[in-house]
Amino acid sequence: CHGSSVKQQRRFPDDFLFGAATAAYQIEGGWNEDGKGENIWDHLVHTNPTVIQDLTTGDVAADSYHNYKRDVEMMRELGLDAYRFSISWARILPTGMANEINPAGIAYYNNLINEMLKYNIAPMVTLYHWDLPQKLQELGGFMNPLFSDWFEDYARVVFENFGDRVKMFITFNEPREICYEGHEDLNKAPYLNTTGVGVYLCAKHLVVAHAKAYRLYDEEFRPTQQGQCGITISVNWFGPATDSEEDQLAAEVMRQVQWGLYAEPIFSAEGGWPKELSEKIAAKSAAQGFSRSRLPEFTEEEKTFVRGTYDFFGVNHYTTLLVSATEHKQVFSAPSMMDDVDVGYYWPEENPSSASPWLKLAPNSIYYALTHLKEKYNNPVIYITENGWATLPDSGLIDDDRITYYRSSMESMLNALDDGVNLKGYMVWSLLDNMEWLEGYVACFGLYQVDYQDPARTRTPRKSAFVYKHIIKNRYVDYEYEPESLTMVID
Ligand code: PNW
Repeated sequence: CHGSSVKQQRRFPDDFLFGAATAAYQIEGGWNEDGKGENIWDHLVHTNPTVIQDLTTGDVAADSYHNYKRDVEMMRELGLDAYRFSISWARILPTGMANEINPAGIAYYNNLINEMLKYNIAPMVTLYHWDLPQKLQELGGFMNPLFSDWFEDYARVVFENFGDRVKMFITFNEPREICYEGHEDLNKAPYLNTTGVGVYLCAKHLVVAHAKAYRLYDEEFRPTQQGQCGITISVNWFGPATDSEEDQLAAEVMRQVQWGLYAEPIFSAEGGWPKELSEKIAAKSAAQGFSRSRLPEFTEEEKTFVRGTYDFFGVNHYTTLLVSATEHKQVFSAPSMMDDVDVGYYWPEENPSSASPWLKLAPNSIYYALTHLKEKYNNPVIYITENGWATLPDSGLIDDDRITYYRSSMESMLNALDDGVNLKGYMVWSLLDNMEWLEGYVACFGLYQVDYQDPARTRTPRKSAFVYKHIIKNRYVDYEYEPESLTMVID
């Protein structure tokens, strides 16, 4: 008899998928090897090098193009159930168009997938994690309505070549970051300042492209391949600064512009744009003398085509922000997306900060986001496809702040599971340190540290890797657990 001194542990289900995530441009390197074409990140870092904080590039990065076997070995050390990685579009289709396939690119992903499957690690494949072939950018990229056809053609090549072994596909990683940060905020490639217009063209063409790829999978590949297809959207929690009606409405509009713009057409019962937001943009556009809303309408046919195109909702979740109708407002030029929404926002002061200023530890943040999605979108299957913490490059292997963050995330997920959220898995960002976009190598997210001074790009586990391994193995969070040493073995 154990008696009451044994604490009841809340556990994760046995079939819950614990994994880790990466993205092609951030880890692969080999930027021009074996026939790979140029993409918008290659182009940005080579033509406009000072936009990267530490003047670096992803030309070599963690060199996973040559080190994929070591990456899979790390997955085995951790005991991962799944690994989420992205395919570099220009590595398999150098010009972006599907008329010319690069066999070396196909071979690279086949090797990676086959190596994972040897050890029962399930691949979760993102088709697009921000690295558009440069040739397609020169044709207008996401702002060209034909984008959705190019993406469908690319998706077909991916499903045809890898779908026999890959059972989880994600069309896009984070539409908001693609559209807003890439076409308005000068925070991502293609680094365009098409403020107040480009962001909305991108949003429409992106969700249609997603729907085309989903329907292609559903109709032509699912019958034989039997997999799942979804989309990953960054869903941070945006709560009202106070209980006032104005702040609650401001928070709702903020949620709509941050992720509802991309989620609503796909996941809502009615389809189409989020209501309050599209009304705001239409009113602002009219007041500014535009003859139509800068947010392009959907036809009824398009609405129906896009609605319901998901098997799961991929959520990238990092933090919580508070939203106010009156306080913390910044002045934005007009027309622009943030001028359209016209709200203030800030990070709660008491929340501890990581090495990246936008990323603070917010207790139960995941719970608020996921229970909200459950109510709003009829309890969809959810995977957390990213969640992670930034440390500084010289902070060493003892990353107790990252451990605190991960334990807090686990607690928050267990709360969500208790409330009936249909959460099926969790991928940490990231398996290893990588090229953090405009932040270069200044912010580290890896369970494994990468030595960039070393041409071999040696990977070394941080303390958090041992803690995550312990959680995966035992399916609960032991707050007392301390690794005996930082020597990693495969169990
Ligand atoms: C993700 N936010 O982006 C990306 O998918 C990764 O490629 C990236 O390396 C990782 O986060 C870490 O930055 C984010 O608004 C975009 O809080 C937006 C947010 C967080 C992460």
